[in-house]
Amino acid sequence: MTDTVRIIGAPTDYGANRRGVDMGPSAIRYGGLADELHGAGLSVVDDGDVAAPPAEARDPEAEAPSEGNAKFLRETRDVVTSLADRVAAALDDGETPLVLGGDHSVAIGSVTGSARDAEIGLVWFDAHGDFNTPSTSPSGNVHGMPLAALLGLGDFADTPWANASGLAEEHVAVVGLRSLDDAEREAIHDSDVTAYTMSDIDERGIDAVVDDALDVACAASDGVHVSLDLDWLDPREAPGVGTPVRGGVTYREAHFALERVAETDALRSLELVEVNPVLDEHNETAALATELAASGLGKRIL
Ligand code: HAR
Ligand code: MN
Ligand code: MN
Ligand code: MN
Repeated sequence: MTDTVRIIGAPTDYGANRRGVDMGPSAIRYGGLADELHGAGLSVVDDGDVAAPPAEARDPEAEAPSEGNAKFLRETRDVVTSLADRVAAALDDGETPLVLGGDHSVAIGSVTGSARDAEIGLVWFDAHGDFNTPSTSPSGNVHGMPLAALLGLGDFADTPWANASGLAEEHVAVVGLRSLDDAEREAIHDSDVTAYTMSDIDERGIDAVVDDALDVACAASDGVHVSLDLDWLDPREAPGVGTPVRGGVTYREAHFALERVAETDALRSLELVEVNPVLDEHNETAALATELAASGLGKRIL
């Protein structure tokens, strides 16, 4: 990665059924992001937020660009299309994009932008698989679909704005799973994505699992995008998320994982998603997100 980080906010909550993640970018900035990154010896440029009109201003029943029951798919398309351009522009300018969500549907933009004219790997730290499609989703919430969208699965096969051209299933690793819908479980098994559950971490330790995940992603030739859903952590550490699931990684395991990411020297772009300040306690989840970003971007203790 480069020494300059470009912050890009994507303040959406179209993809989630709990309101509040659209305030994530503000909360993370307020939580001290620039200071943390300066403390890690990085230069920081803040590119502001992509435009994302509040959900109240849009009609969820309005024409959608794809089949199925996906909510706000058209709005999501508009946001991720401009986000992809911003991420690609940061990379073109020799800076490392740091995207702040927003719900996890914004990853469709981050990753398609990062994978434009490049072969990238992807590490997806999450309690959830995010492997639903509009026809398999039990909720219709697009934040449960971004990985399927990026890989062009099911209804997403003919959705050019979602498919990440430079991303192949064999370069994707998902880490920390503990909540999957039946159709997602089947789709993950049928794919060439490598997936690690919390039980894998219990059994083998965070170091072995993260090293294997990074090997998968680093096999791509042009670097790695890391997508960090804060619900990857245990809700005791990260209460401010929309869909908490008990039994997540600890504070130290999360830092260790991000430190390992930095050690690979392969980080191309990073994102922090699903911080919900409405549900947070004294902005601690947002502050934790800033710390983890600094670890991933190379902060050294000694
Ligand atoms: N699998 C469920 C659904 O599709 C839950 C989605 C999970 N929410 C997230 N994604 N935060 O990581 O609705
Ligand atoms: Mn997610
Ligand atoms: Mn999640
Ligand atoms: Mn390859």
